[in-house]
Amino acid sequence: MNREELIEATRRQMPEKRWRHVQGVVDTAVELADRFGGNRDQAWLAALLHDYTKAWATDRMERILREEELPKELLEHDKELWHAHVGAWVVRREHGIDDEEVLDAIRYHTSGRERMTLLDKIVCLADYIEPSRSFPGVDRLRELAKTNLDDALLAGFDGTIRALVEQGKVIFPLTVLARNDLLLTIR
Ligand code: DGI
Ligand code: FE
Ligand code: FE
Ligand code: FE
Repeated sequence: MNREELIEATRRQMPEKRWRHVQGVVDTAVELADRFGGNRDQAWLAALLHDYTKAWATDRMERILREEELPKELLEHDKELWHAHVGAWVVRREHGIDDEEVLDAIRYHTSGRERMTLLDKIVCLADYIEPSRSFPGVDRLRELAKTNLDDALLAGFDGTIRALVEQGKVIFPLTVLARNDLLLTIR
C-alpha cells in the first residue's frame, strides 16, 4: 500500500473534522521532528495513523480490546483511552504496519508512558498543539514547543491532569508516570 492509499484509508475512518485534526497533527509532527532531530518519516506515519479508530463505535473497540492481546485494564478506564491501543492493533492488522516505534507512538499518544521515546513525544505533543486545537493554555504549549519538547509536553500533561481532576475523573496511571518521569528527567 502506498502513501496515497494509506491516507485515503485513514480518511475513510473518520468524519471531516477529525480528518482535519489528523492533517494538523501530521504537519505539526513533521515540523517537530525537523526541529528536534526526530525521524520525519516515522513522525509522518505515526501522526497519520494516531487516531485511526478514534471515531469507531465504542463496542467495536471494546470487542477488539476483549478478544485480542491488549491491556485489559483499559476496559476499566475512560473509553477515550481505548483508541490509542486499539488503533495500533488495527493498523498492524489492516495495513501491515510493523515499525514497533511507530506502533508505540500510536499506542501511547493519549496516555504517555515512562521513558517516552523522541517519536512518542513528537506525536503526543503534535496532538496537543496542532493548529485546529483550542483549549485554555494551548498557546503557551505552542510557545514552549518552539524551543523545548520536554517542557512543552510536561505542560501538556499537567494541563490534562488538572482538567481530569477538575472534572472529578480517574487519572490513568501511565499519565501520572509520564508526567513524573518528564519532571525528573528535565535538566
Ligand atoms: O484523540 P484526541 O482527541 O486527538 O486526543 P487524545 O488521544 O490525547 O485523547 C485525549 C482525551 O483523553 C482527553 O479528552 C482526555 C481523555 N483522557 C481521559 N483519561 C485520561 C485522558 N487523557 C490522559 N492523558 N490520561 C487520562 O488518564
Ligand atoms: Fe487520540
Ligand atoms: Fe493527546
Ligand atoms: Fe489526536
